[in-house]
Amino acid sequence: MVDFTLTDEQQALREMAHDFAEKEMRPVAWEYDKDGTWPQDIIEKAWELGLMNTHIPEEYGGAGASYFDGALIEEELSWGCSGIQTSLGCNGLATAPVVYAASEELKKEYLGRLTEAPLLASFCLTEPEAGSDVASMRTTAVKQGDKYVINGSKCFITNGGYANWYTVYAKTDKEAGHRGISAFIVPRDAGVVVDKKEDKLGQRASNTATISFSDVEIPAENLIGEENKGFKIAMATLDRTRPGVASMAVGIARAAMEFAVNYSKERVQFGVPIAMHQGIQFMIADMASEIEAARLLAWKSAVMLDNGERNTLVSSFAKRFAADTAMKVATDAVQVYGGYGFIKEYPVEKLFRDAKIMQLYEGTSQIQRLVIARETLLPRRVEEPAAV
Ligand code: COS
Repeated sequence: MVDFTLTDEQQALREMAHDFAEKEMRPVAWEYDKDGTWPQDIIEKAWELGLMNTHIPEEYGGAGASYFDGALIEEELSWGCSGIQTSLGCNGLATAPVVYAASEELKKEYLGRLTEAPLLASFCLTEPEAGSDVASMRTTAVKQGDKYVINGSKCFITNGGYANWYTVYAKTDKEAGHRGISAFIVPRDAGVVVDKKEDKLGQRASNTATISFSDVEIPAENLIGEENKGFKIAMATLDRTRPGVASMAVGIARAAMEFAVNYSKERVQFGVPIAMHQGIQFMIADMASEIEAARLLAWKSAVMLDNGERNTLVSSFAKRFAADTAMKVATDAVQVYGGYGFIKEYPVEKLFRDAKIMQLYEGTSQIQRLVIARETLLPRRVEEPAAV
């Protein structure tokens, strides 16, 4: 039987995350956005409460939560502030390849660091010349004896300025395209240089940095999985993290809709609250139905992971639809506010800016469509695991 009812435990988890979002994030969200304030205080509180590192298995000190439970948390925290949530959730992206493919020793050491103290890790895939086209990356890792020597630069790295360690993708065979990429754990103190903090349109409380490696030496054991299997590790990672990003997009959209609904009941034009006008009602109706649909896709993509099924197609459905919904809902929320929606004093302007990144990071909406088209036109067998 298909049942969308949450268990008592899931409801309690959702309430706990909502409470945190309401009491700890909302009161500072617009202020932190203004100056791009780093939310260290909120990171420490969230870590203490177990709202970070949720997918790290219990044997390494994490909560070992299901992807579905993670989706519930991600929606609520993103409702609070998606910029702060991007910083809170980034460990999930950095650790997914480690949980998926790293050796026991690496898991103990590096997952353990994050569960023993409120430290951060970053996922380093994108480069100035390799965004959607991952296989064209130029960063190299050359094996020298029992070490790899890494050279190159990575951009748009969430939490890059604050991370204790980095999951880094680099070419180990420059001639082999996507089959020549490997994944590594690079501790910050191996010599990672933070070149630049980006000044962004939205999600301004999250840290986005450009980082570089100049002859950075790491032990050969820091290779994640097998050499030259990094591309598939990256793809399998994104299959696992896109459901959470979809849930974050739902959180932004829900926040924008709530503001729009409340405002439409207060704002009077032509002698009645604007909620009485069909033009507004139809916008609200589209918001409500599309948010519900986006949430169901996000949940389905998470439940498939929990069931051990390959979710590439549904993960891209969810990320694509939820991200585009967040942008549309936030845009319409500004419309409901009219001219006031364009003014920083009113809340929806921030949500409009925050929503935009959902269509860009962890694969643009166009890349999601590309994945959907490929999986639809030339489907791989659904039971085929995301083999490394
Ligand atoms: N799981 C496991 N393996 C996968 C996979 C998945 N989800 N998707 C693709 N692969 C495998 C393919 O089966 C193929 O394997 P073989 O080497 O055995 O043939 C290999 O990976 C290459 O696949 P493909 O030909 O589809 O690769 P492309 O170079 O065309 O790239 C896209 C595919 C565009 C989908 C990929 O580069 C991508 O996701 N880009 C966006 C990156 C992104 O999200 N960046 C954001 C940064 S993280 S914030």
